[in-house]
Amino acid sequence: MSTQTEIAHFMGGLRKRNPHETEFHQAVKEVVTSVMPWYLDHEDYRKAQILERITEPDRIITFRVSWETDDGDIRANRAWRVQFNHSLGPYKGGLRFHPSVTQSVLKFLGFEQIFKNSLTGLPMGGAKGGSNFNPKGKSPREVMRFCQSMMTELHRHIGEDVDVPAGDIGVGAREISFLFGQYMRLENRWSGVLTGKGCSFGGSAVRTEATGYGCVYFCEHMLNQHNEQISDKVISISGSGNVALYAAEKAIDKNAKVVTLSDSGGFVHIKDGLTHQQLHYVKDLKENRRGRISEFAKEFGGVEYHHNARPWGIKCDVAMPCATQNELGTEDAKSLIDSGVIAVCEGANMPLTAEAAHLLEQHGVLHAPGKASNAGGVAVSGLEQSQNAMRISWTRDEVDSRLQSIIADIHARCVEYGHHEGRVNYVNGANIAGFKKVADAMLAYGVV
Ligand code: NDP
Ligand code: 2IT
Repeated sequence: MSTQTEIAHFMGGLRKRNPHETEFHQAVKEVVTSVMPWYLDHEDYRKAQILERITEPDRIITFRVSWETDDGDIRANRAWRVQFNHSLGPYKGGLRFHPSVTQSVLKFLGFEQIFKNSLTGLPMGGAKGGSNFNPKGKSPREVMRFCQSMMTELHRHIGEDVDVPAGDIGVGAREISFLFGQYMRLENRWSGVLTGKGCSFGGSAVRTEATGYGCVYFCEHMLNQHNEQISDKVISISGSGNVALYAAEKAIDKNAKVVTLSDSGGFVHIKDGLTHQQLHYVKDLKENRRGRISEFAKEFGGVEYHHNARPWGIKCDVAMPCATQNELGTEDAKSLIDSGVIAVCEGANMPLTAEAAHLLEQHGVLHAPGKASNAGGVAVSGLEQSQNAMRISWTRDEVDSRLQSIIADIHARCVEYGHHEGRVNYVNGANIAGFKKVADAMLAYGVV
């Protein structure tokens, strides 16, 4: 059978085993497409059914989370923890609170996390969890009650050597603190069971900034590799959450010009480029006041708000999608290509549709997949685990320099496995490098 036929055959079986899980199918297809030529050359991996086993989660825990609103009404949400693969270390991955969360979304995220964590070089397996709970419009007390109720079930499935959750969409420092407080109440012990904690109670310096900073560090390596510089590049960023805001901060530090930010309501076009003073305003708006990005445009001249639209129609050199999955489709990719984009560097997980990714590749646009370019967040989570285990805390400079060297390493691995005719296919490089390490471990463990 040809490679294409093998991929089609494998995907047919996967779709049958996991009906309707379209996000999961999409994530698996991307990885399988990259690794199949290598896999077909290695009889021992095929015999051990590594692909079939690696695409089946170790387990999925599903549970109800009941909680009470401030008015005394009772609510019930559904929550999951997908413990996908712990060949390389304890399960590790974020928790997402968003109404769009389904089992398929968490399976795609958990699957991606296996290879991302493998790329960091730290001992971490892949997992993801979350709930269809919508934190928007909820009072802090309601969020606290939800987190406490969620942890009342979750605590028995996690542990510093078992599974270590962290933040993701809708889960930031506030939620991690509520979850951690409840974990300690239930277990009567302090342990590094969650990452993203406050710096005064076991959190790591630079964890808040790590995903966004790491994304810009990766982008700089990718541009340098192709004889380009990051300074003076026009960068279009989507989102205005944790990843987007710290990507913007580091991009400004590197003298790039950030021309957009967004949220689910629309995007802002910052014609002269975002300043540190404006970023300070947006951080306060988003992190403390939980406001909308439209308010930013009202506050500053030269900032235009576009309701219900995505930023990809604005001319840029580099696009950094930092909001959510499938936020950049075919039409968006066409606009970017027409405007002369040279690189797309993913801050979010799987922000490009498969068709958009294909189009960019055909047009020679550099494309860093999230599992490589957003790995800085989980990497510093891994460093937080190490610091907790050693009962020490490193300085900002120490953590930032470790983050930079991990990202440099991931980039080097993408180049090693993805170089092709003078350029680098970062999607193939990241998938093959990440996959190989996990596959080797699974082979060594025998049939488990
Ligand atoms: P946040 O909750 O802090 O911010 C999410 C941002 O994306 C908000 O601006 C939000 O707008 C926007 N957004 C979310 N969903 C949608 C949607 N369906 N349509 C349009 N906009 C949307 O999350 P993070 O910044 O932490 O996460 C962003 C992405 O980065 C996710 O893909 C996440 O998986 C990924 N990631 C996060 C890491 C981390 O350390 N936090 C690490 C690696 C990857 P609004 O407020 O209006 O909903
Ligand atoms: O997608 C991700 O890598 C994260 N949300 C961070 C996971 C973590 O454990 O820090």
